[in-house]
Amino acid sequence: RTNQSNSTVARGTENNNTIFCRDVVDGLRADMKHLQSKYFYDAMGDRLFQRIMNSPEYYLFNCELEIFSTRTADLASLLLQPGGSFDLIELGPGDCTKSGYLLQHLVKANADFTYVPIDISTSIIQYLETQLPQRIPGIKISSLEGEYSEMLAKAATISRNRKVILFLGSNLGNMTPEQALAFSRNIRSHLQKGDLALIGLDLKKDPNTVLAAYNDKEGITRQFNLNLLKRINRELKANFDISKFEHYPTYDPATGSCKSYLVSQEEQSVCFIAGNNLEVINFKKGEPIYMELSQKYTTDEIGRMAQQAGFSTAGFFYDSKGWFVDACWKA
Ligand code: AVI
Repeated sequence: RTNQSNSTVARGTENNNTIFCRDVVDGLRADMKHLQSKYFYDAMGDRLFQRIMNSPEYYLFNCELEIFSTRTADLASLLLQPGGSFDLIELGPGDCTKSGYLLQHLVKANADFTYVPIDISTSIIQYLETQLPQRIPGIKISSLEGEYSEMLAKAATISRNRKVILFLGSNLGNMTPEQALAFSRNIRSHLQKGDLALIGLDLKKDPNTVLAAYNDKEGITRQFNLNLLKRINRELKANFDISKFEHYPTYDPATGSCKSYLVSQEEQSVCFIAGNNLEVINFKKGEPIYMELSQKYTTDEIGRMAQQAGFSTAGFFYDSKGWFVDACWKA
C-alpha cells in the first residue's frame, strides 16, 4: 500500500474527504477513467487485502515472508555492517509480520537501533506502539504518522543517526516505473552517503502465475476492487450499481505491467455530490475504469532504477522460487 500522495495541492488547507472527492471526480472525468488504488484501503479494504495475502494465488506475501523468516541473519548482518546506532524506518509497516523477524533478531543481538514505522493510518500506528513492545520486549519504537515523503523529511531532521529504510511488499510496484524512480530519488534525498534501503519488489515470471494472483478463484481481489466503488457510494453519496461492473485484470509479460480494471457491463450513468455540484458520469457498455497498476520487474531493471536514483546495489535476497526480491540499496 502506498500512502504517498500524487496531489499537488497543499494538504493543510483541505480535509481528506475533499481531496478524495476531487481525486475521484478528476479520475472519472478523464478520457481514460481511473481511480487511485491508494483509496482501496478503508476498513473493509484493509480486511479484504488481509484475505488476499492469505489466498493461495497471492504468492507475493509468502515469498517475502520466506525471505524475512529464513534469511534474517543475513539481512541483519548487512544492515548492521556499517556499525553505530541507526534508525530502522519502515514505510507502510502493516502489522510487521515480515519485518518483525528482523526486529526480533536485531533486539536479540543487542543492536543499537530505533524502529521508526511511518504510516498515514492512526490505527496502524496505535497498534504498533502498543503491540510491538509486547511482542518484542526491549524494542525502541518512535513512530511517525503521515505521508511518506513528509515523514521521511521529518525523520531526517529528528535524528542524525545512520538510516535504514524498509519499503516492502512490492508497494513500489503500485507506482508507474517513472513514479517509482521519482519516489526512490526522494528517498535518496533524505539519506546520507552509506545509508541503506531494503526494497521488496515482485519479479517478472510466468504470466499465468502473475495473473492468477490478481484473479483469485474465491473472488477476493474482485471484491477488493469493487469495494472502492462502495466506498465512493458511501462517502460521496454516489449510486454505483456494483453488480454492473466486472473485475478484469491483465498482465503484459513484455512490460511487466499488471493492471486491474472494472468494466461497465452496460451503458449507464452514475451520480454523486461533489461540493455543491451534482456530478454525472456516463459509462458506455464495455468501458473500463483503470483501478491499479502492480508493476513487475527484472533484477536488471531494479538495479538500473537504484543507480538512476543515486544508489548502488548492495545485495539481492530472493525467495526459493526466485519470484520475489528484496533489493538492498546503498546511498
Ligand atoms: C499493496 N500492493 C503491493 C498489492 C499489489 O500486489 O499490487 C495490492 C493488491 N492489489 C490486488 N491484490 C493486491
